[in-house]
Amino acid sequence: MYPKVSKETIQYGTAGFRGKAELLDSVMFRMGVLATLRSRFREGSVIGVMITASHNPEPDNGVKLIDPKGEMLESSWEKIATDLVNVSDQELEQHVANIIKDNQIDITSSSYVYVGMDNRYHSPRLLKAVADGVIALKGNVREFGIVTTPMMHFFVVAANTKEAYGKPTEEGYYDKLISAFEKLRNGQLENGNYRNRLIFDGANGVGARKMLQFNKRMNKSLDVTVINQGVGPGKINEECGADHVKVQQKPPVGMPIVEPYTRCVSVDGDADRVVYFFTDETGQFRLLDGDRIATLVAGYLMDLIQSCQLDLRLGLVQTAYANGASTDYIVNELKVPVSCVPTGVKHLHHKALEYDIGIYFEANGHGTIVFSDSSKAAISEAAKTNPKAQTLLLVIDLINETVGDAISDMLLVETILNHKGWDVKDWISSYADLPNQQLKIQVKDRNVIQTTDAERVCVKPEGLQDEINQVVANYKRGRAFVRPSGTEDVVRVYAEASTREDTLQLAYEVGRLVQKLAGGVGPELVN
Ligand code: G16
Repeated sequence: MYPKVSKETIQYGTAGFRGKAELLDSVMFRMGVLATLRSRFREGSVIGVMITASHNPEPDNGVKLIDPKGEMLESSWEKIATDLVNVSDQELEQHVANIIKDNQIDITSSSYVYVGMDNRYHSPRLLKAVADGVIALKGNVREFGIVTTPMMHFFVVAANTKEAYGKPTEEGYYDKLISAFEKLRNGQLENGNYRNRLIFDGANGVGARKMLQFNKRMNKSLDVTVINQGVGPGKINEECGADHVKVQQKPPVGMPIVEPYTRCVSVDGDADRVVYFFTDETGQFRLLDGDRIATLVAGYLMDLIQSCQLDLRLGLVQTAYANGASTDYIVNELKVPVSCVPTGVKHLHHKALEYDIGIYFEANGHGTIVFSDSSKAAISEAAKTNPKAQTLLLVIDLINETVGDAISDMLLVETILNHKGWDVKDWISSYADLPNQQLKIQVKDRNVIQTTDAERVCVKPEGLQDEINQVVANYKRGRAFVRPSGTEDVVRVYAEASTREDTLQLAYEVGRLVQKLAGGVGPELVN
């Protein structure tokens, strides 16, 4: 029913398989098969499948696989998944039999797969392919329709914890988050410089729809105007959404005229990333990205832990994209240990689990906070007598610990700003970002670029890193790296330096080096 239409090798990327939607039907069918096998392998735990291409343009689609505890698919199964999508149609049946044998999977045991999708026009077709894959192996499939990626992670964990984490339904998700948010608000809608008004850019994606559902249920405890709702001609992520706002460093289309310093939020196509922005009185655009959210949250949680006199190890996880100024602030001001891992939630999430309280955020706004079981037990014990510990318990309920969740993260930021009596001016003044710039460079084969040291050093093609080092040395506070994207067919360039002008020049020079030494295609980069 789902023949393979392309002979090109399909790679497992940063967050699963992603590409042009018309090439993905067979991939989806096979991922339905894989999720069923994985559920049986994990003794009947629910496995999640989310159909989305997240921040990519509308013609793309993709699939994210969710393991029983809400993590992304275990890395050892990424290879199984890759081999499965790449075998020919003729080999498929035998290949599936081999997976069953190699992993000693009992094919008579039960299996449960949850499937959801974003609002791309091709998602329903691809969802059917996943469901057919599950049914082909006699698994049980439950379809959730149009939901955000973090909602799917929530449903999977809720089901696998026998509802200890929440009810695995859309209402269960809203109830848990809104109830915690409104208790934390405690009727105080404004405080100090904090105002209750917010503009929400939904990127014409599923996040917009779900934010409207939150609005209906929230009794104005937060006054949110949703723009780029996905009705009318606007395309998903086009000139809007978290990736556009972060990378282009400008507001989305469709912005109403607002007072300077009005808080604005952008989420991406499947609402697992969030960034804040505003314009000041001179009309200058200012960004508060994932690094800012991480530092805000870390400072707030540190204060709560200290006032509860709890001895808990808090740590922060970033990637090479983290602004150098944010890392300095975390280490020198907050005095929180910080680690750097390769791009991809799977890497950040695992590192964060090493702490009692692990905060992880990518600069692009993707992140959450995870609390160990023992830290939760200590906080619960303290909450018997200490109101600050009770606040901490509500904060844990507000956070979607299963994965980065744009709406949950936004509600957390709103809670912290409200408690501190801060507006965006207070928030942004905690430290000054280094100017930074990202470029996408098209090359013949992005796999010629190989990196090490959490993607900060390029080891192939030979000589490229030496040349980058020479260029970077000419810039005060200069830093730059290159890496192949795992979601788009491009090489990404990141640069930062002490001035905007230097940063643009540094990014340009490094981009040119990539074009020259890594097989650039397309027009020459212009300065
Ligand atoms: C996915 C991953 C993120 C990653 C982003 C970009 O985000 O979940 O961890 O930062 O891709 O990855 P790359 O630079 O490799 O293309 P999303 O929101 O697109 O699913």
